Amino acid sequence: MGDDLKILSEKIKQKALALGFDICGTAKARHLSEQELHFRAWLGKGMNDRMAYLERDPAGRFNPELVFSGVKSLIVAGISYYSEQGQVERDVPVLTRYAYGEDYHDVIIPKLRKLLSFIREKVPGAEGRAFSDTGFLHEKSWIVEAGLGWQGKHSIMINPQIGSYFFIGILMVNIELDYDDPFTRDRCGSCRLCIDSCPTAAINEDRTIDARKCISNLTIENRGPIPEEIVPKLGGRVYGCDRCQEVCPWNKGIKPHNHPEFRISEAVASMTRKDWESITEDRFKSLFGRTAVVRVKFPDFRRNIVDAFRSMGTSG
Ligand code: B12
Ligand code: SF4
Ligand code: SF4
Repeated sequence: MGDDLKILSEKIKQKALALGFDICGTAKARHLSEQELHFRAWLGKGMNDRMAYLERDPAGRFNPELVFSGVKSLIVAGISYYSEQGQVERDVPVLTRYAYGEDYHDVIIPKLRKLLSFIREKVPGAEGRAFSDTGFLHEKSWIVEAGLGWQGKHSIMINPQIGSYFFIGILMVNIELDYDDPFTRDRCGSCRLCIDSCPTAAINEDRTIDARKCISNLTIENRGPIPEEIVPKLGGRVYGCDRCQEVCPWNKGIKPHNHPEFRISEAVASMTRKDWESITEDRFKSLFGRTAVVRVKFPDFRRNIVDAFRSMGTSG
């Protein structure tokens, strides 16, 4: 039985890689009660800013059984979006790398569903649920549980082979598997580059982020104005922020992804200052319609463009 589970788990991981994921591991479903306490403490300090959705059902985020009754295992996968090709023009508003290509939900969820079909061929009756930033689940915790990496001081997960520029996708299943050992090492050591480089000092000492200061939150999730004291620190960023990952030694020398879905389109890559200044809602939709950028409504995107231009030439 043990050997059968090992073989099945190995086949599932191989299939995940064949479907385009770069890393995959397995974890036993369990209640991560310690993480839940830290999460609640973070909410208690108001660090989630206006992301009220994080306050709904904090228990379920750390207890898979509350999300999918009968769950036994989590298949945890990562897919790299690191690319060296990006925006061509200098002096234009800067996009985070993760927004270059297709919206990652639309890429990852279908892959996880294909993985589930594969599992059902091997184990008739197996059932599963797929997640990638789509449900009430604290996804980063499961990277550690599945032995795939550790949480950097910037709070993002790092894998020793592919660095931190990867998305997480999780398939919960109602069958037992052979499990990977949790990743217990902290490989940040004495480094603090990310903490010291964050333009807005948004990184707390306990590997959490103060979203009220984080440029990623303020340009993506935030529906009000960007606080005036933050604007000069935007450093031209118009959607998201990669600064804490750019300085990380674990992202030096990593291989660029080979996922065509995540490639930046020619039209976006070559946008000039004038294109950014004169963008209309129709143009916004045609340029970014398939990317995660359209999760921001056009008026908020315009707000970001204006503030990104205002910040250029300052020390962000
Ligand atoms: C809310 C959210 C955000 C918020 C808050 C960020 C954050 N660090 O939490 C904002 C909008 C700022 C954000 C930004 C980004 N995000 Co985001 N985000 C999420 C989301 C939806 C939930 C994360 C969450 O629950 N945060 C709450 C805090 C409390 O969790 P935490 O920081 O991990 O804290 C835990 C630990 O620090 C620990 N802890 C704290 N103290 C202690 C002490 C001890 C002793 C111990 C043991 C543990 C411990 O407990 C806490 C709770 O588990 C996830 C998707 C998901 N459903 O999980 C994506 C997710 C985390 N985001 C992702 C990405 C890509 C980003 C950005 C890189 C995008 C960008 N370029 O702009 C930035 C990165 C900013 C940063 N430095 O973190 C990816 C990360 C992938 C990866 N490799 O890790 C995720 C997983 C989405 C996905 N499916 O791929 N994000
Ligand atoms: S994403 Fe940017 S603003 Fe947010 S913590 Fe990282 S460096 Fe700081
Ligand atoms: S920059 Fe340094 S401290 Fe920050 S996550 Fe990378 S290795 Fe860890």
